[in-house]
Amino acid sequence: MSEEIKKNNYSADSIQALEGMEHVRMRPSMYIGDVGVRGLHHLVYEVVDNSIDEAMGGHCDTIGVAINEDGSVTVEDNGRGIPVDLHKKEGVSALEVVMTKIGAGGKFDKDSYKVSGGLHGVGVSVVNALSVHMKSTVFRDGKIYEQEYERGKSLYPVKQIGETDKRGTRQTFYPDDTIFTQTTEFSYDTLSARMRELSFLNKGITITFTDKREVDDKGEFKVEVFHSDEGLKEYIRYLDGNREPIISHVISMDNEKGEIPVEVALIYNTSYTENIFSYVNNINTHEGGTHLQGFRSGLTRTLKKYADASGMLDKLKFEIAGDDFREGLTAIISVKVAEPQFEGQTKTKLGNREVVSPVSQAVGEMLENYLEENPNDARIIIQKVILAAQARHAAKKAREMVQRKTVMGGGGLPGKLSDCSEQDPARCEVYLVEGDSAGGTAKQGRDRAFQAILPLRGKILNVEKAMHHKVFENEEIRNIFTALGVTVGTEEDSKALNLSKLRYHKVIIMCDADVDGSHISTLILTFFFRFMKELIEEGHVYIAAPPLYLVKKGNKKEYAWNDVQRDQANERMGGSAAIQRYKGLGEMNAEQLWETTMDPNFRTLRQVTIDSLAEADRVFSMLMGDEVPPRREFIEKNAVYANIDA
Ligand code: 0RA
Repeated sequence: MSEEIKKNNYSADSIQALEGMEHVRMRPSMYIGDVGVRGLHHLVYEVVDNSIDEAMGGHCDTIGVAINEDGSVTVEDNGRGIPVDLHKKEGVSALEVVMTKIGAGGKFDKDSYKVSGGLHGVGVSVVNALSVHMKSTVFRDGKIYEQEYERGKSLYPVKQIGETDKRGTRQTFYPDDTIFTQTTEFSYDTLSARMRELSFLNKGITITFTDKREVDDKGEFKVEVFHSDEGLKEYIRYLDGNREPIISHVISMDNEKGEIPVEVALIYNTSYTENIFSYVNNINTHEGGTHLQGFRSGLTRTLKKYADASGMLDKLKFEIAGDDFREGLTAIISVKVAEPQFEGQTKTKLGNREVVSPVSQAVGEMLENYLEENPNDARIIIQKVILAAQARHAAKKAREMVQRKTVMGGGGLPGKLSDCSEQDPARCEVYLVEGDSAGGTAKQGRDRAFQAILPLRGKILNVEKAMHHKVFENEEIRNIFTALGVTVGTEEDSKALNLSKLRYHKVIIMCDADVDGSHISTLILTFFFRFMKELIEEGHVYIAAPPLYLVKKGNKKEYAWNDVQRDQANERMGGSAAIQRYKGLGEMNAEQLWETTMDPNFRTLRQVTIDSLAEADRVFSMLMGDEVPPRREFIEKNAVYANIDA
C-alpha cells in the first residue's frame, strides 16, 4: 500500500471515528439512556465494567473507585493494562482506538470473554466523548503511559511518562456539564450501593470506594472496601438480614464453568413477600425474563415433587399455585450470557430462550440436594407453601371485592376522595394526605380543577408484616386502589398490576415534616413498593415538601424548609423576626398550604425513584420489619427515604 493511500485511509477512518464521537455527543441518550442523574452515574458503571471484565478474565483482583476532590471520578485496576502498541489498521495506539472509537472496546482481544452488554458495554469511548476531560494511565511492561482527551478528542499521542513495577489501568474523567445539564455531582450512596452489589455479584474481587470531596473529623476520606468470598450467599444474608429465616442455611449453587454460568442463592423467611432479584452480566433485570422463568420452573417442579412424595398435600382441598412456592422467598439469580438479548419496555428483560433449561436444571438439582440433606427444613418450607395457598384463597375473595368496587366506576370511588374536575389523567394529581384535618385544609387550598385529595386516617397498615389478604381487606388501602383506578391480579399472576386506568399521573404523598410524618410517608411508600412497584418505576410517585418555618416581621413573610433558610430569611428582615415552627400540616391554613406545598409554580415535589431494587428492598424490610436497633440507627443517620433517592 502506497504512503498516499495509507494516509487517505487513515484520515477517512479518523473522520468516521470523529463522526461516531460527535454522534454520541449529539444523541447521548441513545448510548447511556438519559442525561440526568441516572445517565451520569452510568458513566462510572461503564468504566468499572471494563475493569470487572479484566477481573473476570482472571487478570486482576483489585479495583479502586474514587470521587475526586474536584468532582471527577477515577477508576483503577491492577490488570494487564490496556495495550498501547500501534494498532496497525488505525495507525494509532490501541489505547487511543479504545478511547476514541465507538464500538472498539476489547475487540482486538479475542481471548477475553466479554460479558458486559445490554445497558452497559457501550464502551469507554462513550464516557470519553461525554467528558470535558479524560486521562488514561497505563502501567504495563515496566512503564507508565499516558494520554489525555477533551470531549473525546485526544490531546496528544500516547506518551511514556515514567517507569513502574505496577500493572494496570487508571481512568479519570470529568463529566461534561454542557451534556449533563441537570447535575454533574455524583451521589456517594448511589455509587456505593452499586459497588457493593458488584462485589457480591463478582466474588473474590476487592472494590475500594473513596469519596475525596470531604474529610471527616479525623481529616480522613470516606472509604468503603467491598469484598465477598461467598458471593450471592453473602448477598442474601445482607439483603435478608432484617428478616427472620425459617430454614437453617442459605441454599446456593454456582456452576461458573457451565456453558451458561449460573449462580443462585435463596432463603425462606417469615414474611409474606416474594423477593427475587435477577441479573444478567451484572445488570439487574427488573423485568425478569428467561433466567427468571427457568428459576421459577425449577423451584416449583422440585418443591412440588418433594411435597407430593411427602404426603403432606394429601388432605389439601385446593391446588397449590406457582405463587405459593415463593411466599417468604428471597432469591438472587445471576447468569452470564455471551450475547444477551434484552427486551421489554426498559430493555431489562432477558429474551434468550437457551437460558431457561440450564437455570431450571441447576435450581432443581440444588434444591433436591438440600431437601434431601435437610428434611426438617424441607418440612418447614412445604408447610409454609400450604399456608400460602390457604391465604391466597382468602386473599382472592378480598381482592375480588376491591375489583368489583373499582370496576363500578364513579359510584365506586371512595367517599373520602375529593376528586378533581379535569378528566385527562396526565393532567390530574392526587394528594394522599395524613389525617382528616389536614385533608380538610388541603381540600380548601387546592385547585380543584386538577388536584384531588384523599385523606388517609392515621397510620396505614404496615404491609411488610401483614398477610396479603389483610392488605386487601384494609380500608385505607382499598381506598387508594379505587381512587387511583389501579387493579391487581389476574388468574395466572395474582400480583400483575394494571396501570392502564390510572386516574392521576402524579400521586403525591403529603405528610407532616416530622418523625411521625416521615414514618407515615414510609408506610405509604412501602405499600407502593410492594404492591404498585410500577407506579414508582414509571415516575408517578412524589413526596410533597411542606415548609418547617414561617418567618414573619411586619408585613414581610417568608417560608423556610431548613434552619439555614430560616436564619437567612431572618437576616434579610434585619433580625428579630417572629419565627413559627410548623409542627404539622394542621398548623397551616389553606392559603399557606397552597402557596408553599401545592401551587405547581412554587412547591417542590421530590420524585421517588428506585436506583437499586435490591437496596430499596433491604431498606424497606429494615424500616418496617421487626428488628428495631438497625432501624433506629438508620433513621438517625438518614432521612427516612434517603435510599429511595427522592
Ligand atoms: C484487551 C487486551 C489487554 C488488556 C485489556 C484489553 C484491558 C482492558 C481494560 C479496561 C480496563 N482495564 C483493562 N485492563 C486490560 C491486554 C492483553 C495482553 O496483555 O496480552
